[in-house]
Amino acid sequence: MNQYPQALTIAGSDSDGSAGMQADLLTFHAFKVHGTSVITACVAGNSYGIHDSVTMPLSFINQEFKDLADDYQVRAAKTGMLGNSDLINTVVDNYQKYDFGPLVVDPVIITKHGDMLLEQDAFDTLKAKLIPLATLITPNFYETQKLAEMEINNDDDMLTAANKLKAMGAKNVMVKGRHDSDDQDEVRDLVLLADGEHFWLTGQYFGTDRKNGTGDTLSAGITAELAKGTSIKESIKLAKDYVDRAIQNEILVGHKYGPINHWASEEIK
Ligand code: PXL
Repeated sequence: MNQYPQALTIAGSDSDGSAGMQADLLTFHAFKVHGTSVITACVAGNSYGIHDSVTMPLSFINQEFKDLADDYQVRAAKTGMLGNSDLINTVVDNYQKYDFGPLVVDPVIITKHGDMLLEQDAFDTLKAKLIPLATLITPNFYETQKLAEMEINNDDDMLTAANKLKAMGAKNVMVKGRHDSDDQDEVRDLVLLADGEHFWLTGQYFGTDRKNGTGDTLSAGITAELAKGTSIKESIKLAKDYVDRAIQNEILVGHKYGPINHWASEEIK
């Protein structure tokens, strides 16, 4: 019983299926792990942007965690949109109460297109309570600048910022490089591991408007591999590779900023 790898996403629902929990579950499926979910919030939006959101009652979130813990054997989890301080505190309490394996924290703060997904006063809670629980934190370039409270202008700055996130308590750090300019031809992500080793992952820049859910998919892919027992380093590489393929094999749904292609997964075992 319960031998098949199981992963958990603690995240918000995105109505157009491009990001959030929907992207996470599609990724879990592609990586052949069973996906479970604790829904924290629901967002109404489409490829033009986000137009409304509501958060789930805290008692409901507690029940979701309990129901999973009572029956399933989750081997790795990730967080996505957590919305506000109360939600972060509830997730932290439940994560400490139950054993859901390593935790990947995708510090969802703001979408690529400028919609806020975390209330301003929740940063301190995120930093003080959630980041110290992270086996791996996967902020994008802008989230890194915000969390590390510094501007990043070059590789040395990126490494300094990654070390700051590590000093906040995240065991491993992956900082995603900028990928928002058609002038660039490559994207460089930085990985800083628990033992102090760091390395860069360089990928080709692919100019497209179909990039919604990229960060969610990356952290979900890593979580799925961790649930199978894969090392952090290998999990990061496999997930990054999947995201690159999902961006490069675009599908055309929605009129503006559409999703990446979660079918780009043939090689995953
Ligand atoms: O991609 C960030 C993200 C996370 N979670 C939810 C979202 C989005 C972006 O739209 O809607 C629920």
